[in-house]
Amino acid sequence: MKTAIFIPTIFLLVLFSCANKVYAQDCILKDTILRVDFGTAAAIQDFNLNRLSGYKRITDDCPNDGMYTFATSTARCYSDHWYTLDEDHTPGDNNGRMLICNASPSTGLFFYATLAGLKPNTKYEISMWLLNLCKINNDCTSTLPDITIRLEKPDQGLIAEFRTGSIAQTTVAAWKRYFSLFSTPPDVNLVNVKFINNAPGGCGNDFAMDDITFRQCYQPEPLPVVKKQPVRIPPPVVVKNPVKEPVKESPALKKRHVAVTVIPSKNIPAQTNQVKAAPVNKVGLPDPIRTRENLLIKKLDVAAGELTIQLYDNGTIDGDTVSIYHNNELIVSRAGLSEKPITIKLTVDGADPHHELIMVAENLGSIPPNTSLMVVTSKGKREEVFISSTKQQNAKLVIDLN
Ligand SMILES: [Ca+2]
Ligand SMILES: [Ca+2]
Repeated sequence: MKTAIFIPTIFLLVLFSCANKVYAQDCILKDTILRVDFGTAAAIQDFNLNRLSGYKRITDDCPNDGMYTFATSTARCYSDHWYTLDEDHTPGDNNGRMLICNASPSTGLFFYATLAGLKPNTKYEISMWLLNLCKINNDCTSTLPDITIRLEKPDQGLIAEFRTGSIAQTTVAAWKRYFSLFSTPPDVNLVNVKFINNAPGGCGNDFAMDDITFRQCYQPEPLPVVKKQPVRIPPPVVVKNPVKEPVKESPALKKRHVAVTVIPSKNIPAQTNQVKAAPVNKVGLPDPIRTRENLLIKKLDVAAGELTIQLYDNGTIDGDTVSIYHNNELIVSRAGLSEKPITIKLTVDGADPHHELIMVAENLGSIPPNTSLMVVTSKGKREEVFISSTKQQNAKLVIDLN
């Protein structure tokens, strides 16, 4: 694509990816404290971007270099060199908006917000969804967005800083989640969030951003300490006249209440071919899990360590798309299956011994059903699982620490 062709969108956010090993062990994420979703066509969630020197806000859906917009969709921008987005990322909204940014020729700040409501001395996760708008193989070599997120105190003192690294182009329009943990200092409840593009504009560096979310991190409950009781050996019993006891019926088994804590994915790397999130029932399980049968196709007991899970189309590449949930949280959304794998990494250990992956067929391709080959690799051991899913039935894989 030619330089003049691209319009960037600015979006921002926090990102971060898979390198955060500590994440899984000492953090249970719950309570969405803040969410920036940019509102809807009817009710925009606006931000004061007036002070940005390198950018101009427009209302068109196809911003040019150095411009951004809060759009509900894009259509064939720049001779169709951008992916067309029919909607934003936020699940379940009506005409939701997202940030569309075409980077300024000079690097620098493209999004700024002051957020209230975070508690001092508290650990949070910040996450966001980003999408590289530039199709591959256009008329020029696209510059890739590369974003730094700075969290600052009101006096501009640094709280935390993250960097996305280069946000790669994808073969289909694909949202990617970036996330990281940070802690607020003791004297702060206002946080300034700044998004800085480290790459210059021109050809490429055009992106969409949505759903910047802050969740609080809670320490897992410590495991109960069981005291060992000394073992007493009873004296031998001598029975002189055995008496026949009446046979007692076993008491009926009582149902036990089982508390289930849903632990959102933590150190799972975001996937490059994530697209639009499925609608989520906010009071319960995501709709695709709640409304379809979840057939257990495999249970693996593995040693502690990192697992790599790769999902390929099984056989003819016929356009199957899937979404993947990890412990009921969407981690891969509407990704196309092909001979190139969708790759997920999980850490299985004492802190996170139980993992459930549910594969949801988003379509059945041209040759139903939706079939795929899953390859699970851990410590050199390789396990192949063939998966078939339909619009009525999901495929569930359970992995436990042995
Ligand atoms: Ca949105
Ligand atoms: Ca551009």
